Amino acid sequence: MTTTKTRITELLGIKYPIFQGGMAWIAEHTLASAVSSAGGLGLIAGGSAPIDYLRDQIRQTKAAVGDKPFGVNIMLMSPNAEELAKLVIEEGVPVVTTGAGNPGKYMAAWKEAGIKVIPVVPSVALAKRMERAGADAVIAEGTESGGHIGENTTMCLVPQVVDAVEIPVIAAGGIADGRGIAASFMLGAEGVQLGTRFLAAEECQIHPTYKELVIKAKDTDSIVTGRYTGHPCRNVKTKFSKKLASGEANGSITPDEFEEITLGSLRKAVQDGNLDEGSFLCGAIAGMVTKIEPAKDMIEEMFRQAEELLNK
Ligand code: TUI
Repeated sequence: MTTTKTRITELLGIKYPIFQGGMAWIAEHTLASAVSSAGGLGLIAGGSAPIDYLRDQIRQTKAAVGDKPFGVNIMLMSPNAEELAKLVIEEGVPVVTTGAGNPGKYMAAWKEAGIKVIPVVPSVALAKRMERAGADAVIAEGTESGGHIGENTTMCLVPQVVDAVEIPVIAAGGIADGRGIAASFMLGAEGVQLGTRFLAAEECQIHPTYKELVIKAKDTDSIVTGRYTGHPCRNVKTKFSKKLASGEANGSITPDEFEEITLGSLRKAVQDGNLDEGSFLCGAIAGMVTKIEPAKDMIEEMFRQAEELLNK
């Protein structure tokens, strides 16, 4: 019997209980299709692009994956969240994950449309609220994650969320191999979400400079910037992110100036590989990501390792 058959694989009809993070500007149809085709759940990032572009991304993914499920991540701080919330219904998207806020006001419409709704939660309180609002599962995301983060760690957050809700919990933050998956299962998670490892997937179309930064990163090469703006973000340490961090620490950059300097910096990293003005988001596990390979190979190898450990 496989140890990685869980309520998540049952709920979504997927082979492996693994989600690819819906990374803003990064998670487009080629990556999402590769992950879903390999038996995981691929996600398209909805939060960075015009609605017509996202409609096209959804249609291309649908065409590529056939009857396999995929999802859209809705970044709730994004200005087009409202429009996107309607788009996923119109396009019959099977799964929606949300981040950076409380999706409560959209839940009833999504559930009525038969969408499986799986919010990212940084706390037990939001996990409970989401369960009451009808979420099918929650993603408990630790501060080890890349991008916009909460305060608690994966190791502390996941078991507390597992104890607090009845619905299945997916662990995220700091997971990049079979050991991380097995550990998440030991904490009570029934699935995992990985972002940073998938940055190194062959199908991930980020700028080669971005991929190289992730591949070369060591254990100490991620840094959190922007805590004082209320939107802390974990990135690769570069001259730009270190300049932001010191400006934040010594007061030479005000929070307003910080927001201005970083506006558009994700796009500059992902599309242009711009080391002077780009924010190269990555998780604290980047030091363990050392090889570019197809998403399918990553998934199969990680689950072989996880199952071996869990069966011991
Ligand atoms: O959303 C993410 N990660 C992201 S979004 C992003 S784009 C961005 N651009 C500019 C500034 C900031 C971000 C890059 N990375 N992860 C999911 C996540 N959600 N992490 C933390 C949360 C979260 C935080 C608070 C979820 C809910 C929440 O609720 C507060 C409330 O309303 O109760």
